[in-house]
Amino acid sequence: MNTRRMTMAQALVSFLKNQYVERDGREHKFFAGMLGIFGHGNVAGIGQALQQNLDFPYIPVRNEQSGVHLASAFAKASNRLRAFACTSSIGPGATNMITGAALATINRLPVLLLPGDIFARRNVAPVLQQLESASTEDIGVNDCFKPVSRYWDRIYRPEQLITALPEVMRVLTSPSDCGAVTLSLPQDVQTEAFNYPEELFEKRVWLIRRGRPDQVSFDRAVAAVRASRQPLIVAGGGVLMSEASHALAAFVEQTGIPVGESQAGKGSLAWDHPQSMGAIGATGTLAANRLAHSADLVIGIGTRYSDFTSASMTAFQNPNVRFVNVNTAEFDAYKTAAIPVVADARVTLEQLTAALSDYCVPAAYAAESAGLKTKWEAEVDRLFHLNNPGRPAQSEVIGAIWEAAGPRDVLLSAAGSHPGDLHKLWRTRTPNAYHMEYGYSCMAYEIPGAMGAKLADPSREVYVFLGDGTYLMMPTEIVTSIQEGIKIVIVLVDNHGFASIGGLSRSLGQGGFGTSMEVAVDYVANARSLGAHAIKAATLAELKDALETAKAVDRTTVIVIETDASIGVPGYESWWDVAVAEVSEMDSVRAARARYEEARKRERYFL
Ligand SMILES: Cc1ncc(C[n+]2csc(CCOP(=O)(O)OP(=O)(O)O)c2C)c(N)n1
Ligand SMILES: [Mg+2]
Repeated sequence: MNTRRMTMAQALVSFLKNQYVERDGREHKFFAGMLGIFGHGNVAGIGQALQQNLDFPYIPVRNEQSGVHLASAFAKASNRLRAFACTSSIGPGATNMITGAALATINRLPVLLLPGDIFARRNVAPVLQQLESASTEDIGVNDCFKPVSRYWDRIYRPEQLITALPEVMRVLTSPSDCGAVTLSLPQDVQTEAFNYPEELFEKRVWLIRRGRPDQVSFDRAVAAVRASRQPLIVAGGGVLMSEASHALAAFVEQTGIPVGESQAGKGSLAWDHPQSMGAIGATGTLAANRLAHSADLVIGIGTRYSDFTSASMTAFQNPNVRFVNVNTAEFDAYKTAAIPVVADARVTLEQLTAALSDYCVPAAYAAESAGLKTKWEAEVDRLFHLNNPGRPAQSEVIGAIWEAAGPRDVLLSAAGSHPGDLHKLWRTRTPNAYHMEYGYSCMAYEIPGAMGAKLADPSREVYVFLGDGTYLMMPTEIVTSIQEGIKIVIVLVDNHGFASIGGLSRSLGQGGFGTSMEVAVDYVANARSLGAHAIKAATLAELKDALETAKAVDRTTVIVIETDASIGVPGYESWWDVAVAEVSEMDSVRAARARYEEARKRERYFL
């Protein structure tokens, strides 16, 4: 056997460089490089290995958490066909990545995490940043990655890489099981040498499977569609990950079935497709929510039915409603007592189109959905052009960005009042042009996430829509965007605090306690100090000018606009369960609790 003597870290980097994936006959280099921050727990191991592999790009970031967010967004925007690895030192550098790991795993995005770990040798313990335990030497802070990783291992001996790495790749390239994968790397072991087999470093291509449905389940799904008179599709993120938009459009054009979209599935159909009812659920449109209310069959495609999608299990009120769930993950396919079709979205949609060539929804139902769509689009036009006196409303800001953006440009957001408003209002024109992180809804995802989306497809302009609260949580990756020449356009909505949680607090009878911000922050000066081009827009007209300027500027641009927080986008016959205090000394809370108990009566079990 031919072998090469290398350190464990060198072997790891050499392996990563040679991994490829294949889907639909197209091959992609899987790893775009490594993100991270060096400390004593990785500089001599991974750091040294990266230095002697300059063809494997290394991007230093400002915070390990945002490195993982960048990696997640890159994977999402690449439909999981490409990924980044993330390196950190031991201790705080490692635990900074845990939030990112949870986000990746919840959103089923492949990210490889390589936290440094304490000495395997142990004779010098406790080392700097080590958490000691009196009951075992075999525990440390990196064990915290276990519940937020799809696969976790600690490499105590350099040869363990040889069996760990194929498992790492199996999970990262799995259409059903992917998420964060953590290899915990003790700092001494990273630098230890071993005679690795040459075969480990040969090019390897991992097939991303398009699983076909089991015949019996498929036949039952077809029969269920045939028997339905008011079917509705819930398109989830799986439609986009599977690149199934065309197949979905062909299926609904043939059958007349309308489509509602979850946050992750938004853009599965172009907004102006006649059967696109837009967002569904707690932040859904009137069109999708009305149809969901009385649907007799819900066909969930690539969705995990989060409470926002199911409106906390109140969206589907037809007493006879049944479900068909198409999902690569058995776990999701079985939800809501559905007929489970454990398979790839695109393949299944193509097969359903062929099997249902004689099926079409009743004309009255088609007319109802067409009418609802027309009404809904008029509502979006109204909200985009409110002509609000004084500061613009947030919906007008969204309208202005939409009018400035090109059809392939990406709108990215994650937390605050923005996801709800965008889910309803953004008119997605092409797949992946709407990038919402709403699995974890993690403040601080937005700026590094936008950089990940930009790296995945530099031909698209990426617009970040975020609030003052989120900006203050992690503006620092702007520095990385300048350093690496990754241009993004950030529209910062300044409403002096947490408008979303403030509104929620008021609806719970708590009057917005603890959600407003008293300090006036100069966001333009702040963004400039980090290297961005920064513009203050006082009016909608100035915002439109600033958006045009941002297109011409070749570096990250931050546009700051103050909005009228009192003008929100309404809800449309939907609800979200946030439990209200059962006892309180405040009348307002008691009244909210009474309303809450009434609303909860609509929550259903599907058994
Ligand atoms: C890391 C993290 N912490 C807390 C929250 C809870 N949270 C959701 S929205 C929000 C406020 C966001 O404020 P801002 O960005 O200004 O948006 P606005 O609500 O004003 O629209 C908070 C604190 C969260 N989603 N993520
Ligand atoms: Mg705010």
